[in-house]
Amino acid sequence: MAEKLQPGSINGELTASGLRFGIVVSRFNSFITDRLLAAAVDALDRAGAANEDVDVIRVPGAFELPLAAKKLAAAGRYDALVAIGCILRGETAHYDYVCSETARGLQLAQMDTGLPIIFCVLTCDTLEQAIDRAGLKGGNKGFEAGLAAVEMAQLSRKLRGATPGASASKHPLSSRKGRRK
Ligand code: INI
Repeated sequence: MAEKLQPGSINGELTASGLRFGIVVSRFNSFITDRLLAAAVDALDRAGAANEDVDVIRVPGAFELPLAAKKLAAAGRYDALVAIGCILRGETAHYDYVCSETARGLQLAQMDTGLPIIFCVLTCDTLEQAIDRAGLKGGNKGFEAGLAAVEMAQLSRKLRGATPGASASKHPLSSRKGRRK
């Protein structure tokens, strides 16, 4: 009987030593964003990031996150960014515009630059929902974002140079572990 296929796996390790991170954080709803920021920093610290390799950059509101993130990505200093914000629904459609443009802008920034930009923007109907996700019932999304930044920074290093159409034998992933022959 034919052997069962055992695909190789490519993963980003959760070790941050030697990697550089930028955390761009909005001041709007800082009661929440400060808690997300503290947890993101904690995650990077636990993963082994050094003080001098983590920068915090503040912007007025979530809407300003994409431009700041794109400029930081273009600076070429970082291995990953985390964008932190908290958008709370009000009585008008403002919430919808800020949510969609923030998400769209951050996704465009990471796709345009190729740098991982972790989306740590809470979009909540109530303050209680945001509190739950910033250290209470729902855990802390900032911690998850910090770990995601480390994982994506490591994974990006492995995937670097993986351009479509490149010869398979010269491909940086061709020597990956886990293949059984
Ligand atoms: N910015 C936020 O980060 N969260 C919000 O809940 C919010 N609301 O509700 O208005 C908000 N608005 C400000 C916006 O992000 C910009 O800073 C502002 O429009 C200036 O461009």
